[in-house]
Amino acid sequence: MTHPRRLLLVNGPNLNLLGTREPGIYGTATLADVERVTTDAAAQRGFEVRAVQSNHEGVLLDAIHEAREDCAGIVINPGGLTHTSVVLRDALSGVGLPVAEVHISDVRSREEFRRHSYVADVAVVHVIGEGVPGYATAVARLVDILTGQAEG
Ligand code: CA2
Repeated sequence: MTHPRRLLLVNGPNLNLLGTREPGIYGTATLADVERVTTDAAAQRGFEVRAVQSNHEGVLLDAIHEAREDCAGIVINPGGLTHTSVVLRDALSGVGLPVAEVHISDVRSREEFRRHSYVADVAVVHVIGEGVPGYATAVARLVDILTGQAEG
């Protein structure tokens, strides 16, 4: 199959609350802003984006499995599932697509329990603590890998 020029954007539990609470940690941008930033960054590179956000783990797993059919890579902010979910990690490693892991906040400088990510070692790109613009960084780095332009 030719390389599909589409990315799956996955936002995990509670990220629908962005822009409504905790602006000191997550800023004031909304989930719609996140999806726009990601879509624009992809479009600049000739890729489209299919976006999913859910508070239900199984919905996220199904979207990741379906990405096998028509996506070239996955940009994911797993939310709190980052720190808890072996099944999300297994889904990502199971589909075998390149993954970019994004966190809006700097999870390295918050509570101890946020320092471990079950997703980190199945992702090829990690963007942590850059706020919402970090999604654009993740797209740029993922597309560079997909198109063979990543620095060695
Ligand atoms: O920094 C990130 O992007 C996180 O993935 C966000 C998760 C958190 O559990 C991770 O440790 C780091 C939380 C997403 C919930 O976002 C909210 C936004 C506004 C108000 C309440 C929650």
